[in-house]
Amino acid sequence: MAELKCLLWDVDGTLADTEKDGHRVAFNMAFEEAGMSRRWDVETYGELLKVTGGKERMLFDIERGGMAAIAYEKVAELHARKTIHYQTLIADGLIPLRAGVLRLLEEAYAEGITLGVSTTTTPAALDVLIEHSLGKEWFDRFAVLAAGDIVPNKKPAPDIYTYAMEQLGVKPENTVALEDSGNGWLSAQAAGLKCVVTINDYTAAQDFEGADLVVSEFGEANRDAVDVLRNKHNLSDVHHVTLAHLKAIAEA
Ligand code: XBP
Ligand code: MG
Repeated sequence: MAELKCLLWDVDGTLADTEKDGHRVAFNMAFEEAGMSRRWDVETYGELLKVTGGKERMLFDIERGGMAAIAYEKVAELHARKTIHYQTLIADGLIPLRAGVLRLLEEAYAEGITLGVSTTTTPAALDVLIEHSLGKEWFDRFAVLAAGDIVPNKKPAPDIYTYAMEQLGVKPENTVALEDSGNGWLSAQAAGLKCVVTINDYTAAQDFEGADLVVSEFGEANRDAVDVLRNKHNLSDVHHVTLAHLKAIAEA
């Protein structure tokens, strides 16, 4: 039986639905600004999401012939501009936190559970979301912000979770990951973590075989009950996901 000591949070799709109306739009703004004809529509972006990391995603689109071939330096330049556009979109408050995120974070923080972020996104994109959607105090409340190119291999590789746990000095058995995607789940699983998945439109049909709990959202007491798609430990009363559920998952 292992005690819950740490929660590691994915960002895109988990804290907020940032992909469709945030990252995707920002990529298109960068393409347009650079005089490129490529646009990623909602469906195309869904296909491209199987590749994590914005630069990697562009390189994949180039490889498959979707985008005109350009040098890596140009890809990196486009990505830097994309990040600036993304920061503006988030700072404008266009993308709210998902239901239940702040509640769970606040409850866990109040109980002294170590909180960290393990994300594929660029640190500058993470920072703006923390500042504008969570609040500046969360820069200190997260004990580690593991993001982007800090590790050699992005999700589904375990590296970003392993890195965060090493920084925090916590063990996988005392840690639960919060994720939204198949790649995120695979990454958490490969790092030896239990995992709660909160799906969204882009990830609903992905494979979460073996995940501990899969829900439509974390939810809130005063909203409709969440849909429970997988409940490996037969947790009871999952109207919304509570800290007690996360503790029970760690202990299972
Ligand atoms: C998120 C990603 C990121 C974002 C874009 O995956 O794959 O690449 O889509 O961010 P996860 P950047 O939620 O699994 O971490 O352009 O900054 O890479
Ligand atoms: Mg995600």
